[in-house]
Amino acid sequence: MDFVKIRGKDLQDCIMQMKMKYGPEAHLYDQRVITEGGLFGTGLMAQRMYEIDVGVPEKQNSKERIERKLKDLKELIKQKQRTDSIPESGLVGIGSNHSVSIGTGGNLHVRKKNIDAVRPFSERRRRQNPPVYAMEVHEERPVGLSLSEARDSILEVAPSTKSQTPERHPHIQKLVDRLLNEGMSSGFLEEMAVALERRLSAVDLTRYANVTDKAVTYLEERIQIDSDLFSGTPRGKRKIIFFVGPTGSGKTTSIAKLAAKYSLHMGKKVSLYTTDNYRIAAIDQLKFYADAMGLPFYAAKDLRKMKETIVRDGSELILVDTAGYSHRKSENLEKLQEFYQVFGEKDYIETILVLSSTVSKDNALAVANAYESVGYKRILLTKLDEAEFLGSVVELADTIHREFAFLSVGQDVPFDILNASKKLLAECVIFPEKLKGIAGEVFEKTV
Ligand SMILES: Nc1nc2c(ncn2[C@@H]2O[C@H](COP(=O)(O)OP(=O)(O)O)[C@@H](O)[C@H]2O)c(=O)[nH]1
Ligand SMILES: [Mg+2]
Repeated sequence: MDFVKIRGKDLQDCIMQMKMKYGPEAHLYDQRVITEGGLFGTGLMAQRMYEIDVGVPEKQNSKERIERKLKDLKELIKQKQRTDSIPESGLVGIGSNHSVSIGTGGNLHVRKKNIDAVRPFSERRRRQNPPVYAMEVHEERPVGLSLSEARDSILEVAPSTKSQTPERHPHIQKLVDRLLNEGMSSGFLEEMAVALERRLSAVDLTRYANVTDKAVTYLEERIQIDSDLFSGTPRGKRKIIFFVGPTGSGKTTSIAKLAAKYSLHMGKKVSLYTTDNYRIAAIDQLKFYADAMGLPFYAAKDLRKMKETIVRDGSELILVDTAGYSHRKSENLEKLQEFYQVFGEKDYIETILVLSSTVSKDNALAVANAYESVGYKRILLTKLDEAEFLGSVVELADTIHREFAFLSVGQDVPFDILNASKKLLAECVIFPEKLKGIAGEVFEKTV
């Protein structure tokens, strides 16, 4: 046990600092009122302060501790799932006393090995009617990487390329036709076809498998990834990441998974914040995960208080959950900018767009467009386990020059998340059947 002293303006302030800096395992041992400053050691005009002695368990990062924590977390989530879940109505309990509605289905379903065989009814229903988020295609602005140009190329509906390129090899044409049907644009596929023709000899072309394998390699070259949350953070700065995206895209669960990965698995000091105050359910959902992992949690209500909390927060990584904004609440997107202002000089802020791979390509583009004003560089792609095809979203990222950060592959917190992988993404585009068997369990593999 290590002991530290904390000073604050009152006892409550000291306890708050203790919790934020050292988490729930820290204990208050003693407290006293002290005076600070004063003229020439006389105590005249001295400031009255509080001081507390805090016991902090030594930093344990052993494999056993991490494994125990993960096991506890998994068990806790399973228990919650058993007691709170009412899958058919879409109602699940996430806070200790609340039963709340989130998303379109149950939040904490039992992990599925064979996803198709035991897919819950609510999910099956969702698969039949893929969600279409209420996003408006915003006015096109010629800012930065032009999404309006992307729009033209991606939304282009090509009838068929057959008539335009009669000389194309039938195996290449077969792949192009399939990917066209799955939502990729003729422009992108034309470039791919030309590259494949150049790279494959006449003998290679006789086997369709050679064409698909080369197509995977080609896509791998075009896909950009970066799965380090600290990436680009200057030395000595704290990393703040805002997760933005439509309601139901998977922000909160992805944050919980990443928090587990970075705190329990990698031993980083992580705090969870939410700016989504409109719904008590949204607060409870993230708080539940924060409590389960013993991480500091803060629901940002007013900017002044949030600033005070940030100053006291001793973590190196702050993951910020946000409300999903639709065009009807576009002023809220501006409000998000206000939260950015609260962070100080030593903070390095990044925004990551959380995008579901189950939405239509028009919708994905509308989302990418709507969030452009908050300036995201990376995409966290969710629901790969529910996606039919991945071509259009991979193309979208290529067209707007964004990187993939992580891939969420199921509902199981904290395991169903993978570092983005060029190979996996490319293979899922070319062999969509791969999406069906996709699974997480990243900790169990790497710990
Ligand atoms: N199948 C599947 N469901 C997911 C995935 N990520 C999130 N979900 C579910 O999608 C719903 C909405 O997720 P949530 O994190 O609350 O979304 P938010 O509104 O963006 O915070 C919940 O039921 C999640 O369990 C995923 O990768 N695969
Ligand atoms: Mg949420």
